[in-house]
Amino acid sequence: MEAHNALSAIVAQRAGFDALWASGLTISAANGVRDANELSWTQVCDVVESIVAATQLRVLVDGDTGHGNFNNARRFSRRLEQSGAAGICIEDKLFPKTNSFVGEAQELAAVDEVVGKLKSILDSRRSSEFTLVARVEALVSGRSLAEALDRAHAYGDAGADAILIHSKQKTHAEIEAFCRSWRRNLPLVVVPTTYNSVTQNDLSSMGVSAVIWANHLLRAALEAMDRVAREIRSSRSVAHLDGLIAPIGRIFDYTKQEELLSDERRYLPQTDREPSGHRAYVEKSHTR
Ligand code: SPV
Ligand code: MG
Repeated sequence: MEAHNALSAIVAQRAGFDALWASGLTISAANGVRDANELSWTQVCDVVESIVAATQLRVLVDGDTGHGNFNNARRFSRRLEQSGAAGICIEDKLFPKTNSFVGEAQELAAVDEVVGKLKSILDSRRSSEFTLVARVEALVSGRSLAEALDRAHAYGDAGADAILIHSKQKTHAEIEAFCRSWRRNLPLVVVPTTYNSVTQNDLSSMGVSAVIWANHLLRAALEAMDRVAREIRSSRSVAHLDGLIAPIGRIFDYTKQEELLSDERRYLPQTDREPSGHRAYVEKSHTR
């Protein structure tokens, strides 16, 4: 499941997902900018660090093109590994990247350039547990199935741990065709955003190993925020929002307020006086 900040990561963990996708699109959108490398890679790292700290889930980071050439990519990747991310996904487009759903026939990077970039990341990782996913944009860019397979083979030969094959068709037909032609013992990852009627079970039975729901929490939050902002603005009241907004108590729950209260009892000097400081704040804010 996609995460664009720590809270969305916590939501995904509570829903039972076992891994997170730190999405370039949704991290950018959450920061009010386009998915066009408008955020620097260190800004992406900062968000990833807060996501990693917030949950116990493995985090696969959308590394885009690596934010430059092989050298930028390996420095970015090293920092992500140090931050506790589980892996990075590198796509075969040009820096600055363009989101796959913007326009048609995007230019792809030359295969040997991508291969060098993948190798540099593999050579600089500290642990082979840090996963490198190579993303093939050939189908998204209107190239042939044969080219998509050739690219995937080259990235597999370079040492990638998995291949992300992306598609922006309305049905999963081209993904199914790719899977049928895939003979390698290398996991396939897919992102069913436009071909949204397919289920994870359907994809598994085609041979897909991992499914990324790449943007759905951000889109859910955006829809809810739009609705609530308009409702409050037009009614000049917050009286009719039941069911549209989470209770304040859920914020405390998801951010483990109780844990801090019990830690305060453990670590702060205890007195008979009225609760002060943080505890008083929480108790008072419950009554607001
Ligand atoms: C992302 O979530 O940023 C992705 C998936 O890369 S897509 O938006 O489909 O390119
Ligand atoms: Mg992306």
